[in-house]
Amino acid sequence: MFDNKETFKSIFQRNLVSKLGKPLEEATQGDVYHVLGSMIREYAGQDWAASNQGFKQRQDKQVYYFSLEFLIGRLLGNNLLNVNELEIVRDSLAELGFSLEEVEEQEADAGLGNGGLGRLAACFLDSLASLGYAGHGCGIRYKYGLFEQKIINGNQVELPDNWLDKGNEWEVRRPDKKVEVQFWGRVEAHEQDGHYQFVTKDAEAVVAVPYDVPVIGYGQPHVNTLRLWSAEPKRETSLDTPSNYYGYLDYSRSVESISEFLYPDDSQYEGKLLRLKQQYFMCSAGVQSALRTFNKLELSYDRLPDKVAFHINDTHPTLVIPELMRILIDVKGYGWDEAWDITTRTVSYTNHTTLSEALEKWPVAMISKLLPRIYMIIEEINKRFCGMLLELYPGDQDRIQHMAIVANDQVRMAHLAIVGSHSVNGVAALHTEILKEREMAPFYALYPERFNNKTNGITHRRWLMHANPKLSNLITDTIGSEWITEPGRLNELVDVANDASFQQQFHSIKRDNKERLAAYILDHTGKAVNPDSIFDVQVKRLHGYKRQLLNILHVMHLYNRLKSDASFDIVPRTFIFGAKAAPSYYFAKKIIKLINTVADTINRDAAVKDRLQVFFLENYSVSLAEKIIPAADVSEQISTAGKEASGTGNMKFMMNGALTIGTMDGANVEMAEQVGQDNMFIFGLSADEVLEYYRSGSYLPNEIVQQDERIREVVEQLVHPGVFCERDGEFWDIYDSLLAHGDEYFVLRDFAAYADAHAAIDSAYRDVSGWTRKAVLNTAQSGIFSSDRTISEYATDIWGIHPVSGYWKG
Ligand code: B1H
Repeated sequence: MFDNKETFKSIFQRNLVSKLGKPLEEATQGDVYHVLGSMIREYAGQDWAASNQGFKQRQDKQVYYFSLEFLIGRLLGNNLLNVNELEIVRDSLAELGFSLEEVEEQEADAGLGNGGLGRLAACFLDSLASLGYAGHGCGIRYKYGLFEQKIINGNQVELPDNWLDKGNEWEVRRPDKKVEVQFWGRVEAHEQDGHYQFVTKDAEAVVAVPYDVPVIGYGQPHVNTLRLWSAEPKRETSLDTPSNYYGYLDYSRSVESISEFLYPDDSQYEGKLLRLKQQYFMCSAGVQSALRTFNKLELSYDRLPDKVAFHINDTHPTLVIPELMRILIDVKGYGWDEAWDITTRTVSYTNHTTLSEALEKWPVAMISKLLPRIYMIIEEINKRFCGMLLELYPGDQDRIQHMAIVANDQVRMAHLAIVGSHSVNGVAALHTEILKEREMAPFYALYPERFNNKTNGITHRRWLMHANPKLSNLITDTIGSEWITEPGRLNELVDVANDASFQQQFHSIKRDNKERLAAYILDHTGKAVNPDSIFDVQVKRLHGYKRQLLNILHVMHLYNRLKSDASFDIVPRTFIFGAKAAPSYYFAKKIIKLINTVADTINRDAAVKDRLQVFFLENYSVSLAEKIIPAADVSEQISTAGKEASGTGNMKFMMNGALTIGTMDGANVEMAEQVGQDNMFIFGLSADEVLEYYRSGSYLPNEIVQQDERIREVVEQLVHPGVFCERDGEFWDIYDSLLAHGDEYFVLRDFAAYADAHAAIDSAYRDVSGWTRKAVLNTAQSGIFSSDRTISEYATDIWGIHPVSGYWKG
């Protein structure tokens, strides 16, 4: 794009003048960001058009990844990296007096997702484009992304995330590609030569307008599309009477609310009408628009599964299934059986959780009113499915009731998703086993060939190359650059894990990253952090099962020991937390308050300051993760075994050379297989042991408190004013969750093992070379967790696609 710094500088300055009418001397960092962003976007436009042209000419099969969430974060740095212009731009801007890093900070962090599920979708888009697959995202252009978190008096306060405020350089509004989505109304059946034609009358039409974001592949000219839909009112209505006028205003406001905000729940389901509207809005718009592209091929719809794949990211987009059925039957004139065959061969589904509170179940009354024709189709799917079960399992009413799609006046979306697709996958080996053997066992018995595992992954381009350029350069200097396109080759680092000079460089990069994070913390909290302390980090959504409570109780215990035992000698430790709680999740918010309260007490105590510090960094987000993760020594992945489907933060830390303290849960199990348990700190109950406790009901947290003085002390400190607790009973609810309500997540049961694992960390860290060796091995064995590996598995096993022809790997 830019042959050298001089060309870049002259093109850049020309753009500055033509786009903003400003000379360089007057340009702000924000101006530089906007001009640079628009230059890259426009440049990618060439390849974007060519990619689309190529798809059409070659008739490549297109994958559409439907997701209510795409947590893409900032794009400038990653796009510069992918078009291979990062170095030239960084150096040229420096010569013009700007720091690229600061310019990158001008971009709003696109937070169109809650956590792992949304970030996974974003990593997948990067890998699809970088590997040269025709795979696109379909989502919603929320006006407000995930709330911005402020901590005030230790409590979480939510502020709206007005991310579009300063404009979005990456999107292109495409009004010519709009489609209509229908809500409400009633279905009329008209008989014609013995079969019925269904027409929905008096429906309310909503216009879906796409905003397209180019997804630029790494190192070669392949560009896919992330299509985000925005809801707009239909304009034709006549406004000639006052009642029409005010009626229109009401209509218009209700329409705009559809793409207004992202639901802030993670691993938890909200049965709100507006959420259902969002889901159908996206599914209908996405399916219609994909079929419009398919129509241009002028093929029979029998060929749809050869040319199109619809993938649904959890059950949130399950309405893709009845929507495709509706179009095939009502619009294309197919009979039920052929339509069903086409639909199931086109759709595939990923399950991301077994937590019962996350399973979507829509009330029949709601769905049948909002989407009458869609509900009719769901009912018919259910009727035929139950009919089949009755033949297979005559008389087994319990099983049929248990497996039905519609039951107890609810539509069970996971059942609909399994029945209506050809592939169901879990996101880590353990999770898939639990699906097959427990949560979805009867479905696995019925359709064993549908179930498969696809262990999650992360893009090493954002999470290593962009977030940790120094480490990335050291790796390339040591083993060459092949690992960039073949991340599995990171394992060549195994050979230098014992090399003193390599260790020293690896260690000093970690130290630089820690200094950088220390500077951020100083800037945001006013507190100085010791960069020679162990940076021990837990960043992720706040949730009971993720057990931030276990971590903070252990911190309280460490503090108690430091205060009571003068001979207690520890390597200085800095505990760092970052977590957003769903606004309505009362218990999670209490934990945030507890962490901040404990942090306050400890950080104010000059006697321990050199050995123990605790920080809660507010507004954890993709861009903050990019600063924190490269600076971590220890990664906390401590969920109750069996509860975390996979985790993906665990992989990001591993790739950046942090050592994991974790349970045998989710993808931690596979990380341990790769790097070996010697190079991690594994502790706690196994998933089977947890299950056994639930089944037998034999877990008695009170007994543990009786037996273990350390635990008794911290648990009492939750409620008795003194060291941590400001007022009497401040944390009664937390206390009760542990002692009165059975400690659902086995915090107390795993406490002793967790404390031992931390003691092992302390002694391991004293041996700098030994520690660094383990850290190197973690990076070396992390290549398999690149989302490039994950996406090639989806491509081969589920979607049946290949990199498009003519694609070359740069
Ligand atoms: C995951 C969710 C989720 N699992 C409901 N389930 C939501 C459920 O808005 N909602 O209603 C939003 C999100 N998110 C996560 O997915 C898992 O907990 C992680 O373990 C996993 O790594 C991640 C990606 O697979």
